[in-house]
Amino acid sequence: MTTIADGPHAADNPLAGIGAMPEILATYRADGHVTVPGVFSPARMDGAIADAIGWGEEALAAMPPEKRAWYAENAGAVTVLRKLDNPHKFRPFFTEIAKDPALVALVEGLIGRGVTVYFSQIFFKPPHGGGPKPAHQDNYYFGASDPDGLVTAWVAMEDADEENGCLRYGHATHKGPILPHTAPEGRPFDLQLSDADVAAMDMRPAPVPKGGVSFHHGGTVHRSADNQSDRWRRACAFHYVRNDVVFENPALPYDHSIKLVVTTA
Ligand SMILES: O=C(O)CCC(=O)C(=O)O
Repeated sequence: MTTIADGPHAADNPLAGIGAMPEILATYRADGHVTVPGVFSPARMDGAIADAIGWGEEALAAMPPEKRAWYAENAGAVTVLRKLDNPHKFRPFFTEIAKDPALVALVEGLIGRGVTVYFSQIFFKPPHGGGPKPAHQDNYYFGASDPDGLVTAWVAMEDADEENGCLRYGHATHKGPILPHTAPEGRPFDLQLSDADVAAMDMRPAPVPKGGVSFHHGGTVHRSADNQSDRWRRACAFHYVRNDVVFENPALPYDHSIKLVVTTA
């Protein structure tokens, strides 16, 4: 089932010019997240944005009203997409990004060899829109059997900063428990932590330059604010799981038929 014939292990050094894995891993283990700039070129991210825009237009035109409530939002006079699910499955451009040797080498350096993408999401945060994403822990959603076996790679398709709503992480919260989440009335997928729990955390912004990747541990609390700038903030999050990990106690159903086995150990 390996989709990269020889996996990233065969490449000479996919991280040449990007970073040193021991330091990246040390930061990830200490803080629960780490930002690695320059994983993708700006030109490749321009291609990703163009592909996401094309897909978004098709998807929005075909979307039934009941789905719009979750996937779309109003930005001024127009309706724009808030997110789209599973580009790793439905868009070859994003499948290639998910299998990129440098990205996969980083993922395997963080959680171990042999990894699969189970879910992915493009987040579109339009200028002066893009409502906040409430604080949550990915491991609450997935219920991974090994909490250290899931990492999210958040690929910045354009510069993300505090003004346009970059992620904010609860510092070192991956060392604590998975906390209770609840969903607001009518939004069952919007599972989130209580304000009281988040108030006690040291939430720190994680700006990411275009083409950089912010990796977060499945237990790390994170959220994003609305976009208060004139710029977009588009990003793609790939949720990678080590192949021996199972979803013991997922909060939502996951469609295992859409998984992308990227490497085998
Ligand atoms: O991009 C965002 O605003 C939310 C991202 C997120 O929740 C994730 O990557 O797990």
